[in-house]
Amino acid sequence: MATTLITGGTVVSATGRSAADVLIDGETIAAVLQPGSELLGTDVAASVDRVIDATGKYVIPGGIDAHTHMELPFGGTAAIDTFETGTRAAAWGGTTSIIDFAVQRYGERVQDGLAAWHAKAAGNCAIDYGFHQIIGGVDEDALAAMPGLIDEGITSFKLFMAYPGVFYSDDAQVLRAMQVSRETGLLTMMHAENGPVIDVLAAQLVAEGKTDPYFHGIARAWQMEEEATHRAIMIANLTGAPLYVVHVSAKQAVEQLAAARDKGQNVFGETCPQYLYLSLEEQLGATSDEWGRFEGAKWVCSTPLRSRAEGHQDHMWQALRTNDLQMVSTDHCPFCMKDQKELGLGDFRAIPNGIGSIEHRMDLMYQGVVTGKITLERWVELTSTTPARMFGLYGRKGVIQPGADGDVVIYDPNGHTSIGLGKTHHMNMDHSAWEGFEIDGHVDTVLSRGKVIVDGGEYLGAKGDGRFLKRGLSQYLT
Ligand code: DUC
Ligand code: ZN
Ligand code: ZN
Repeated sequence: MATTLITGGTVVSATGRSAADVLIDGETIAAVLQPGSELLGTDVAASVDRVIDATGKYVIPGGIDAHTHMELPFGGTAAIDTFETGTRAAAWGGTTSIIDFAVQRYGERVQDGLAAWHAKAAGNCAIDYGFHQIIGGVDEDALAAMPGLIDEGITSFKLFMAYPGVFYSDDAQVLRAMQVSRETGLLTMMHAENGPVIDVLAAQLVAEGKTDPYFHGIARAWQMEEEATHRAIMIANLTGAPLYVVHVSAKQAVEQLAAARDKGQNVFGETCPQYLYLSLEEQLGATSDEWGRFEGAKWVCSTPLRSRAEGHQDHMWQALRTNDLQMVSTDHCPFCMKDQKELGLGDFRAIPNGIGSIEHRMDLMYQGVVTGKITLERWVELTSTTPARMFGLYGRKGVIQPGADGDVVIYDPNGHTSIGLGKTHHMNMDHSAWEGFEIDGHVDTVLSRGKVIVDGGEYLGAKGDGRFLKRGLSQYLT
């Protein structure tokens, strides 16, 4: 297979940066070399098949988006990105691995849910992919099946304290599943919002005629995220299960996680770009000729956007810097306005929940470097290295070192990216939740296991390039 040398760049890891050349042999990183090194007495550049000049650019491990929902049936429709379109968009944005969520519901076998997700993804992905398992119906069969997931390379599962009647688990079910988590090393991922209370609040708002998308965020009050986060932490504490709380958006939920971590509990939190940049106030003000005040539906997701005046966004950035939060994923769950979001015209409860961001995560997080909120190294750590360590991929993914997969992004700090002005993105939606965002920085070249799949504005990959990732246990287990 071909050898590739990436020369002249600054290789950035979670722990530092240095001028270095990266030699990739076939699919694997063979060496990280002093610039201009010789191998066996010959100039490396003269003996490889391809040289990529990364002068003036950052050379980083490919992004890992550990929270995506391709083709998820949800809210009376299904997420509009297929594994093909969504992973291709990911590649454009410098993400070279995803971890999506296979789904099991009440009355369904866990094994069947997993097999269905394998069938959707196999042969279709542009980049490597793994799965977490949603356990949407915690019953005796599901509990018995969970330990077997580890042999399948599925080492984490998600529970929902929200969405009664859909994916919801009550506290007793959460307890039972966390006991399995403690016994097996499966990592418990939690959607922490008090669904039963939220559903009553939402019904009351609609009864008062408050039906606009903005009221989605009012119904999903931060108190009910804080409360559920605390409850999840306490049940995890009781059982000894490791806990990873997904899509944290309320500063009070972060405070719960930080307090538990300070006491030594093995809990972690992820946030998403939408909770760093977008706010309830903007959603309230959103209006367009086409959709009027329903325009705000493009930002309906759960957990919801939070009030900027209350300081949630600032607190998320701070928590990323101080490690009270450890990761940034997208919760990529895209729906078009036409035929999908518009299901909720006149009743925000019927708007399918989700935002599409998979293409923009690396860029949006790089803005945190530009504005001084996080360091370059922390950018790599939050978007690649910690996801690899958290979800059993480290060594293969999340780092540029000999033996790792040749998943490498060449990022130009002097480049520029205009997001979503017209159809400038590659996701399957008919709009962008990020319309108007201007990024100082640009994903120039993307390699997936040694193959150049994006280069200079051209897509060179193919459907089926991506392989299933059998994951090991989290490195963060105690
Ligand atoms: N939140 C979303 O916004 N979409 C999918 C599921 C979820 O929990
Ligand atoms: Zn969720
Ligand atoms: Zn999700």
